[in-house]
Amino acid sequence: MRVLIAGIDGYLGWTLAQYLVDTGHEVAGIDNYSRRSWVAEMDSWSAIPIAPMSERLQGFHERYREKLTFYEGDLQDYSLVEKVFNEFEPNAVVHLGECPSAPYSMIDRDHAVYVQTNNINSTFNLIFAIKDHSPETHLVKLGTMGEYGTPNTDIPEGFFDVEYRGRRDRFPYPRQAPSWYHWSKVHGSNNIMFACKTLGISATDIMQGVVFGTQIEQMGDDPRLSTRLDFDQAFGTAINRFACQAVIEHPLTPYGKGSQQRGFIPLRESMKCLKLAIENPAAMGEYRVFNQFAEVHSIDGLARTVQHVASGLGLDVEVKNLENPRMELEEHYYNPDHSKLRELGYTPTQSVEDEVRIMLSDLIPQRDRIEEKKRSLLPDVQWGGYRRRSGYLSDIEAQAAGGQS
Ligand code: USQ
Repeated sequence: MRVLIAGIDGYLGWTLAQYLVDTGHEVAGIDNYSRRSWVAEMDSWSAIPIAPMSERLQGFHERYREKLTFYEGDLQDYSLVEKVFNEFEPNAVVHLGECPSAPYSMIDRDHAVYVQTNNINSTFNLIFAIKDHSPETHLVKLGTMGEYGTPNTDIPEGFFDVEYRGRRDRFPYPRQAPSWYHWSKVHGSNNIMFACKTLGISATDIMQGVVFGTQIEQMGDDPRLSTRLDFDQAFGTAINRFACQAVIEHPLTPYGKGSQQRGFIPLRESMKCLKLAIENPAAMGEYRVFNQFAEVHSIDGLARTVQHVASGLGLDVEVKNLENPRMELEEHYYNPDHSKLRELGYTPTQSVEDEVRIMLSDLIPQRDRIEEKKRSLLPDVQWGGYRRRSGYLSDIEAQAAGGQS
């Protein structure tokens, strides 16, 4: 199949390009390198060095003997998106080209507006490029488990049956997103659902849990093929951050009680799931939702797992719960369904502990890079307030250094 990856320079996009080409697909990608700029804005960088795109493309060609067609530009530029669709004629487009950070969207008004505009406009452009130029192209959109929030009921895959005052209907399950970023994903989901109904396009909306991991085996040891691994407060996800903290023997930082639960999925498992969704498209006019995660864990439990694995590698790491900068439930029920990908053949094979061991081995050689930007680990973006409240960062720094454990 010809697969277009929107956001090919990112953590998932660069990995997916390799996974798909290695399994027989033809790939093209679009990117404007905004992830590199956002992380630089947070005064950080990828723990694992990543090559410029020209070198990435050269390494890709040498490794896979396949050309990767790359378009540099912004997904908000509709004429570019049209050109890509007309030239590449994709069978599927995977939309990873959004700003993926909850804390980044909570910095202030400008960041909230930017994240929602960027994410909603890019999704619209892909919807209309499909309608105008390639109606049979399957849209695979990366949504997020966070769209659902943490309700006190089981969470279905997208839809559920409701009986109200004696009548029954099937409804989208309510979304209770925890950040402006997560709301941008909800708005994208609603727009795609409506596009399937009115324009007849086919779409799979992936509610993915928190991804972690440094590599997939296809990357080998060529540094040009490595994907990024962020650890700053905005673009680093929980386990990736804990692994980087462990490497520099910085305390691991569960927020609040750390008893909040999330679905997690290793990077390599996320690739398997995306491939299954691409190779088994939704029907024309169908809007389907997959919940994509491997295991549910509490944040504190994960910090203890990272601590345990790190200790086996001779790293002495403490766990120090920080004042929670987010507004989120710390004690809650969490039981999401996740059977649709399993029905398509997905079985999780990699345990969190084994993946963390691989991550730490990959990250130990990058200790100096993480150390140099370690201040970006500290969370000074607060929900309901702006960043850098006077004295806040030093309070947090003191907590991380010696506060409650
Ligand atoms: N957390 C900590 N300590 C940290 C970092 C995070 O306790 O140092 C906690 C957060 O408070 C939250 C949980 O870990 O309760 C997850 O936080 P996260 O930063 O790993 O993930 P999140 O902000 O939810 O966003 C990430 C990705 C996003 C994706 C989402 C999937 O950045 O793109 O949509 O995971 S999900 O969480 O299922 O919504």
